[in-house]
Amino acid sequence: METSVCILKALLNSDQPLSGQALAQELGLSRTAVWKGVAKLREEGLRIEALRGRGYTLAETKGLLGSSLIAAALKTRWLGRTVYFYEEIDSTNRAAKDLAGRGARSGTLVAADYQTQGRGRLNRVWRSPPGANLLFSLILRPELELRSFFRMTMAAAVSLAKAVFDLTGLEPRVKWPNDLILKGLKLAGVLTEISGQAQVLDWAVVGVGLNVNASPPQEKAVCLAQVLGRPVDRLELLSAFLIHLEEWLDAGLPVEKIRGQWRRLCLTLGQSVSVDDGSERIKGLAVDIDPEGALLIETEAGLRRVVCGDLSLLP
Ligand code: BT5
Repeated sequence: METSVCILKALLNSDQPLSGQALAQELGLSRTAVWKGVAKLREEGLRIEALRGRGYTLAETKGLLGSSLIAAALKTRWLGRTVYFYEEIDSTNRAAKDLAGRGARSGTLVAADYQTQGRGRLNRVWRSPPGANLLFSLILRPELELRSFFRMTMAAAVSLAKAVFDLTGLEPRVKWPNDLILKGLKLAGVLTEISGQAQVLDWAVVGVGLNVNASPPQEKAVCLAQVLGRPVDRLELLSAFLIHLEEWLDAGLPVEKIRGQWRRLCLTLGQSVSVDDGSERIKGLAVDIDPEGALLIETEAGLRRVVCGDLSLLP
């Protein structure tokens, strides 16, 4: 663990000021290393005061995100253990794809407080006001065939729903292909982008936008704080999500288990739906998703397998 993260953890866990000497002793560091670590934390925007004769104190960090705060909060073994955090970036998916292309390791997390060009599928806009929500992308390199990539979107959606439930008791549902819905409105979206050769996945970037404490008024969107009437800690939510996803990844993304949980959370199955797949509108009864995540629709002309598209529920 980085020195600055060790110092941050010590300060977070102490209700009294900690002197440079005490920190150095507790963490087995030199005084210079402590001083440098504190300087790095301050650079990240954390307010650390040095009280003369008493030591360092950390001002309230609730509601803040940052790479050291994330590193100090995570309970995963490997997922999210390399963190890039930006106060503002064009898109965390774009940044993660660049890093993946340059060989970044599996589990690398790219998170931001604000995106100037946050994207959904087909280059649609993802809007999120600064400092309120979760906006992040994970670089993953599981052993998967390219055609199975959607399993990562499903695992992410199920993990997000579980994390929201763990922290708030709310039960978002999933809507094929990549939405989380709460109270009939969109709470979150997942955007998975992949690269590979000869049918084998090289890397995937799984991007998540989750409306935690604010939702854009332009969209049919909801945020957790709006439903609960209180703010929700983004760090705790991120940490819970990563624990759930790490479990799926460590288990080798077991398709039937993921599919089973996805089905239980799904709003779409058993409903009359209309799916626009870009070339036509397919109407019928959504009966299942197959192991690759394609939606199976019973239409007047027989069973159709729809790989992607925009779905609306029919009355
Ligand atoms: C998605 O696309 O739902 C995937 C969104 C993924 C966003 C994350 S944020 C971190 C990472 N970096 C990125 O650049 N992207 C990922 P799609 O199913 O195509 O839905 C997009 C549509 O959702 C838009 O056309 C809007 O109508 C709507 N929308 C935009 N912002 C929203 C928000 N905050 N909440 C709910 N709906 C929103």
